[in-house]
Amino acid sequence: MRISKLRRLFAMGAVMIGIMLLGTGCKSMIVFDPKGPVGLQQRDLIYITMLLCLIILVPVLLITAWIVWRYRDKKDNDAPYQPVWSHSTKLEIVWWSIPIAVILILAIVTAHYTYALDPAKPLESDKKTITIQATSLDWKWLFQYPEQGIATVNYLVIPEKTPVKFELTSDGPMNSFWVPQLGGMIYTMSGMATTLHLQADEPGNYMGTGANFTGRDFAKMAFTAKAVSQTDFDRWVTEAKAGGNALSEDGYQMLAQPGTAGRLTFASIPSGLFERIVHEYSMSRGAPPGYTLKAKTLSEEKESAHTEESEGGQLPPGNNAQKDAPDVRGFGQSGHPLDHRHMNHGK
Ligand SMILES: [Cu+2]
Repeated sequence: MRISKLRRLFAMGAVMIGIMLLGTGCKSMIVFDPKGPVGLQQRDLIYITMLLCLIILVPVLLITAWIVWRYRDKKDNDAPYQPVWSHSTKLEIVWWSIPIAVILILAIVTAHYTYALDPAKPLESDKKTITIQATSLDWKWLFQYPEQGIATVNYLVIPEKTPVKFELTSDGPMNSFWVPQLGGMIYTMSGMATTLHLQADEPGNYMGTGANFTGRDFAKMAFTAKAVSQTDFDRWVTEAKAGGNALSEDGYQMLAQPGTAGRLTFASIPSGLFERIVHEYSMSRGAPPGYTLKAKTLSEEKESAHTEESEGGQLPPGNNAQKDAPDVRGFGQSGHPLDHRHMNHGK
């Protein structure tokens, strides 16, 4: 009688786990269906970590169930009863050495991937990297294409098999830029520009979203990243430019107001707009135009750490007054617009 009850319980558990797995559906698990080199490596890291965890989890859970069954309180149970038993060197070796080995392997693998997946590190490719400047607004995404001189709201078009360098900032609350099938999320923060390199290996519409709660219409900050062939991309750029809908400085101020927006395409953008958005928060207002952003990789940062003094930030010559001025916002007085401690934030 008891055995059948227990079996029924196990069967019910199995069915419930099955329903849960089916219910979430493979379709919604897009992190496990990456379409670019960054997403692929991140998926591999998740799988490796999962397998390493299972080495501990599976035996522990199985042995737990077996012990409960084997040593249950039952009159004719022939399991040995050893109330004074306290130590086994053999067992100690087993349950210390396996976790230590697993954690060592995990540490090595994670360190390797952390450097390999440094979001500021350019992707290797024969094709030239294109730059997209993304700004999270209340409650929409503005994407500027500085090389093409166009901009979009709430959608992205990128050429397939081409590395894309995203420069990310926020003109509003902090958010997080995320296209799950292409790679992990990176924070957008006012007063700094974070960097993320991604690539789509095949054409498709990839869901993108703001992954950080930012208020009322946060849920409407979804966008589509559309990967197309180079020919289609070039055609799209030409069409966007011919559209004639220019983004003016005033137009941007309107766009930055809290509210939602549909998909928009702009035929031109004010020069230096992205830099001005970043500097509006990071330093005294009205930073000089043409102020260059320089994203650094981890290795470059290490190299430049000792030359920081002489580098003196990236202010144009003859602008020491601004450099030496105390910063009321507490971003430090290094004169460096892209605070190093923040550059690789939000991996
Ligand atoms: Cu930060």
